Amino acid sequence: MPQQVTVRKTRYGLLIANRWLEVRCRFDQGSLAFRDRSAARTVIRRAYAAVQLVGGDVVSTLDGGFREDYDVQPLSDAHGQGTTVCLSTLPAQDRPGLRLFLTLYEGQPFAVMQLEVVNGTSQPVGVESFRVLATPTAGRGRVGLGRSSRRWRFYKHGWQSWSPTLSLSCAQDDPPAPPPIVGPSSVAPQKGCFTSELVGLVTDPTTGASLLAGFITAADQLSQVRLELPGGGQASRTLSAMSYADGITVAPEQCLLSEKLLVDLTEPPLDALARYGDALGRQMGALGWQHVPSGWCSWYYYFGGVSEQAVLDNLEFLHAHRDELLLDYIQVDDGYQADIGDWTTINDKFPHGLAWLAERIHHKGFKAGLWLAPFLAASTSALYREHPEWMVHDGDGRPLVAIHNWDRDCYALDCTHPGAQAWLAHLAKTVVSQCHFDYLKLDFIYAGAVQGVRYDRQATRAQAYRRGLEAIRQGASDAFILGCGAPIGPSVGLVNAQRIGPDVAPYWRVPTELAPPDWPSTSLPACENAIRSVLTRFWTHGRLWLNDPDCLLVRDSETALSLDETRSLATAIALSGGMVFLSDAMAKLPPERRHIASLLLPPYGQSAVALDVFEHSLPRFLRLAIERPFQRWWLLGVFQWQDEPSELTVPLPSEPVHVFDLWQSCYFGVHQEEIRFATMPPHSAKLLSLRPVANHPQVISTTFHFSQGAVEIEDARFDAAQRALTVRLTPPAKRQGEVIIHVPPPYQEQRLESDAPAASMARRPDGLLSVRLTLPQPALFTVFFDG
Ligand code: 9PG
Repeated sequence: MPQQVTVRKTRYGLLIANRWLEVRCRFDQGSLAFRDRSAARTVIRRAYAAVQLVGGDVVSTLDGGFREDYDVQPLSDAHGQGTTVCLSTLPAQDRPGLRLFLTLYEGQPFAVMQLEVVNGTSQPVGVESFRVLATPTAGRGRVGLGRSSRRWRFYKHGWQSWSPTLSLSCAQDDPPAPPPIVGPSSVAPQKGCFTSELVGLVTDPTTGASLLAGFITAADQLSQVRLELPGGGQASRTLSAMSYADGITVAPEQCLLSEKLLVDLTEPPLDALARYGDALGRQMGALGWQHVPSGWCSWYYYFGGVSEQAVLDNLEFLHAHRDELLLDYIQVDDGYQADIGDWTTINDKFPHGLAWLAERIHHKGFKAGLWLAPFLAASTSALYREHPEWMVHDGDGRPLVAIHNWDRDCYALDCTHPGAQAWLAHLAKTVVSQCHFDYLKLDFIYAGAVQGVRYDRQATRAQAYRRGLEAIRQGASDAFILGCGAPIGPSVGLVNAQRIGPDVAPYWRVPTELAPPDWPSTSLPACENAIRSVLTRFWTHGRLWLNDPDCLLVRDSETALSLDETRSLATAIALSGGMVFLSDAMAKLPPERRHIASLLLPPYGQSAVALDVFEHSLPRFLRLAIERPFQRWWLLGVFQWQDEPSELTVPLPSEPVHVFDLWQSCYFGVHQEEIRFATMPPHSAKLLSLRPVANHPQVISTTFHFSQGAVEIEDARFDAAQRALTVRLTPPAKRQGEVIIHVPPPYQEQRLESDAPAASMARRPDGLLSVRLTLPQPALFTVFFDG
């Protein structure tokens, strides 16, 4: 039932409300208050909006308050029917004015705000940033969650793929994030100050109260959310949501809008985060793909040493094992190019060139993928030599170094330059239409959004970045585009998939003495870091794009990863619902390691939810609900992050469930509410199937796919009259495995009938019944019971 949005005049201003939210606006003060109606809690007691001009001048709604002649308009947009109230500031001499648009929807619990600067002066004004919503540092401006802010947690969202994303205790410090993972503002980290990019969330886990502030448009301005708790006391808890206009000029009689900010106070915060992702994706025209890709990538075994022969060897192996490992793409990563920027000049490790290699890949029945870092040009590249004018420059006219990597300085391409744009479109066209690559991994593309001087001085960093990506998209037509090292907000709508964390590596953690001093340890390549982001960015999958959790490494030699760590990585990638790419020397893998990889294929497509993302910096529980007409169950990934064996108490559904772990093939019996695992090895994971208990024989797991039944079981029914359990399976690939059945007393299995060759049935030592099958094609079996 849609709920009306009401706008009521009060003694001091306006009361704008729907079922969930009340926004009180005071004309005289130019302030707003936000109240969560269901929890009867005023979460933001007093807020304002302001604009920071070039030169430092700040124009705020607090200066002179709002005019009383507000405007109310009905609205219908991507989020439904709503009402927009427009509040304008009282004009002040020689200063631009402000207009604040506040929308409440009939069917949404959040408010959307947008700020506009109106230049009524006779001079152009430069706009540095919008504070679309901010609470004053003094007085009653504080954020009203639970009493002690030391108990609060802040969900910090990173600016680009590799930037750390995690929830922090507000009693701890926000770790610094230097380039290239730093966000748009160069504010040095301060004690008690927490910064998040695009979206931030504060929650008090003891009360459940929470406040999400996140931008749902991101094409024009980079944005940030900041929480300041100086001293951690109650006196000054301030929140600000900033949208960066990067100093662009607004001519007299012209206006400039901020990005749109969504404010959500409703509990639980997990739902608010999902709703925010939905709104951002809707507003930005998120792309997806027909299915979630799988493949092989050359980087994490061969690194820069990759050769044509190495790609061909793996191609050959994967072709020969196609019925076992069903992969779509063979992706050539960094290492084929003559230099960074010279993408179509191939080095001598690839003697036959790119088009030939793509043809070989197609010939073997795979699609072809290619890595590019299109917004970088090495100081040594022909691209830079020939077009120094296509680079972003610093204030002194020198090309700006976006990264020092590959032993050389790499400059940032100025994507506002028409010549650079034409080159990007031509590059993409060459790779896709002439060389026939189907998939582009666009890496280090944050370089398109670095701060610097560009050809178009009126373009913001976000706009420059998107123009570059749009040029590539135009040249690449409908090829699959994966963003990597890519800013999150401005990529939505232009990429099909996005890397959402740091690189994996054949080790769990980088030894601190080996970590480069200018990189925060949380974004260095390491499985611990990659898995953290896969868990904390679960909500972007299927909403903004397809998530790329990075590659699964299953090798058992030339790696420092233990089997437990490998299974943790597999669990995270599997439950991410995102892409599944392997990156080993395939022929070197023993069959049992290939088996781990095969369990993730095909990708399931649905993302699990990190249940405790707001409670722990390293979430432990990743839950995915599966509903089939014949059965419903949950998958629960349980992660033990400690360096020593540790116990873990795991939350379970309130109804009794059979608990079965795929990795250990271990049955833990029936539990409800919680289960305690006394000792879990360091960095280990469990992949549990939780099946509600039936009073007859029932399937509780299979070992054909990590989902333990979701892709391979077509139907499973117990016929009470016949006392027969019939299961119909379609194999995801050629696979051997078991269907694991719980048989409650008084039932006793009698015989197995099956159309599958060599199907067999046996009791396991734990008392469960196992039906073993080799599945080259669909199969049907029935177990008949006595009792
Ligand atoms: C290829 C790799 C792989 C990988 C990408 C990306 O700052 N750095 O030095 C840095 C180097 C490499 C890197 C990220 C950061 O990895 O994520 O999958 O394609 O480039 O060079």
